[in-house]
Amino acid sequence: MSSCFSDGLLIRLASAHTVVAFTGAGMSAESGVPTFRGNDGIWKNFKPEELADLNAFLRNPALVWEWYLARKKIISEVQPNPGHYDLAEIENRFPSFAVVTQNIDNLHRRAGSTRVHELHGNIERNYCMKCGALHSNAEIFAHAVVPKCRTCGGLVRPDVVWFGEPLPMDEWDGAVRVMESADVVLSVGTSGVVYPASELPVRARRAGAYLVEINTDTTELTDRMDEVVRAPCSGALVELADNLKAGRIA
Ligand code: BV8
Ligand code: ZN
Repeated sequence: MSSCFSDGLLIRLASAHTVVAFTGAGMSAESGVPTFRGNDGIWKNFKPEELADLNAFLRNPALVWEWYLARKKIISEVQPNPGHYDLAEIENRFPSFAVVTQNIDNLHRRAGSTRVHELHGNIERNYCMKCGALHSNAEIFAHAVVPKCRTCGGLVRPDVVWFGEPLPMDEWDGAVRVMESADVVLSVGTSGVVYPASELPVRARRAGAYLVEINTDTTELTDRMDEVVRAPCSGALVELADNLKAGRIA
């Protein structure tokens, strides 16, 4: 029997129709992607608002692009970790399964997850602020530090949600729908600091979901949880996938 999940959770999973994994930067930490607020955090030299912010970008596009180019480079060199692959694997073990992620690193899709709601955008996409033309990372890397649009010469930005910007409506609506219909929500590797994303597990619980936190540390959401698994993401998710594959969750 599993060592880190309660029998109560395994019994709930056995009869669950809809299961959702709500993920944050801790999910990708084991791939080598720095988190935001940990001591390896990428915010350590700046406050989030100083970089992931439209006004900061318009004031100093070169500084913000320098930070995103460094992150794009890190993300282009890492691989999904066992936790990503296990979430992709357990997708077919339930009638309805989805990943709702705050991460912009595309690692869930690269690991094979197909139902992914990206609340904060995707660092592999870029668009022109004037005409909307999409620009690939290959084009961005080939450019000078501040990429301009090939079509109209406008300023190109990463397709991510900055602080003070609304989340993409379709991604948000899809995430709310699946969270509010969930029987079990796994909150994996997120500090629960960023709104409105961190409201989603609370809304799910209000709608009847059983909430499980998988995290190495306590978070802003710990007190709202039905169950806490104080373990690294991949370790816990490997156990969950093994239980499912071995039929220990009938
Ligand atoms: C909006 C994309 C309105 C860009 C990101 C004051 C109070 C409350 C809220 C606010 C406030 N002032 C402003 C706000 C709102 C603001 C906000 O929440 N600010 C925070 C800082 C307080 N939110 C916004 O501005 C949002 N927009 O509200 O718009 C609006 C509405 C209509 C019209 C106009 C406007 C937009 C927020 C989106 C910001 N963009 N990312 C980029 O990445 O460059 S947020 C960024 O933080 C990432 O997406 C990241 O995923 C996200 C959340 O952080 P986490 O993922 O949780 O990462 P973190 O490092 O914090 O935690 C990692 C966790 O993993 C830790 O718990 C650690 O213990 C754990 N861990 C580490 N390793 C492991 C592990 N666990 C398990 N295993 C391991 N191995
Ligand atoms: Zn353009």
